[in-house]
Amino acid sequence: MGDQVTGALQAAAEAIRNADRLALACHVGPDGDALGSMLGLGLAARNAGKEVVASFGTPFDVAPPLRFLPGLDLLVPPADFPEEPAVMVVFDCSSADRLGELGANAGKAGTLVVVDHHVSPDDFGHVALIDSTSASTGELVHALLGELGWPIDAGIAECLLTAIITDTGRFQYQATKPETLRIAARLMEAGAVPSKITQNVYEKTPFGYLKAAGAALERATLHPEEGVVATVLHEDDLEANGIDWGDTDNLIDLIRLAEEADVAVLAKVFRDGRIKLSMRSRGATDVGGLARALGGGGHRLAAGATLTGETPEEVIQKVVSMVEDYR
Ligand SMILES: [Mn+2]
Repeated sequence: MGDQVTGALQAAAEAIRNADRLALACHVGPDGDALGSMLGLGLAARNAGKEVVASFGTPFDVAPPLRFLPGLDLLVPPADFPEEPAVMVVFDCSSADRLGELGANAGKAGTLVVVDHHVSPDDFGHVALIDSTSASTGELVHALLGELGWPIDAGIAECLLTAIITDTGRFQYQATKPETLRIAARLMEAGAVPSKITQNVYEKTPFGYLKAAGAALERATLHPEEGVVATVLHEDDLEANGIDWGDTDNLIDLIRLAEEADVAVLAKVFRDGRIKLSMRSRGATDVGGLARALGGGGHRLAAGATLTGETPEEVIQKVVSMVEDYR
């Protein structure tokens, strides 16, 4: 951790320690890192005697694989979130637009603390605990709890280990560092059980997901010249198989197995015409830069964007024609 991050860690801990009430939020469509980080800090704050609420923007729905997480009782619908919170902490999110409707609450917060490992061009938050060298926001929350001197019980450890496991792809991604594993070991010692987390997140799925994934795989196209594999998943596929978008979070990991491709693209087509692109890179292509050019965001290796007014085939063709510029 650099000096700047250490300073931010102290400032964040002070703001949180001095608050009687804490309003916590994370990015819309929360993944394991966003939700695990937020609930981990929320549980520790509640143990420390703080009044805590946590939320995220619409759709207010926890993805089924994350419903085992401790601390879900801290969640309130975004409409019940304090309008002008004295102290608000946001997780895994460093721009207001990623907060959905809670961006307005963040704008009115007395003190806004940002805890994230994504670098954002936005000047967001009064205290920015942002460390792009961290593999997950969960690791930063672990450091923050250390700075606060707040104990990590088994439930908090489970939340934080879920954050780390999901954002490192089970310790497989390049961002995983020796310190990531040391923190994971400490969380295990505090009572977190990795096999419980991975069984919930990765080892079970509704049968309907297999059928929807089958339809998406059947439609997959390979663009060998450009090194792109792409496919489309329609909202109708979900309905036909009785599943939700939240059940399909791991589909991109299936698509990106194609060894001929550096870039994998999944176009999720919503009935209202929006197309949500998920993109992954093996390393040669900066999909974060590509996503930003399409109005989205993300990292070099994982990014996304939402487009309207085009067919999914047109959107995929656009990505295929753009990849060369991001190598
Ligand atoms: Mn994250």
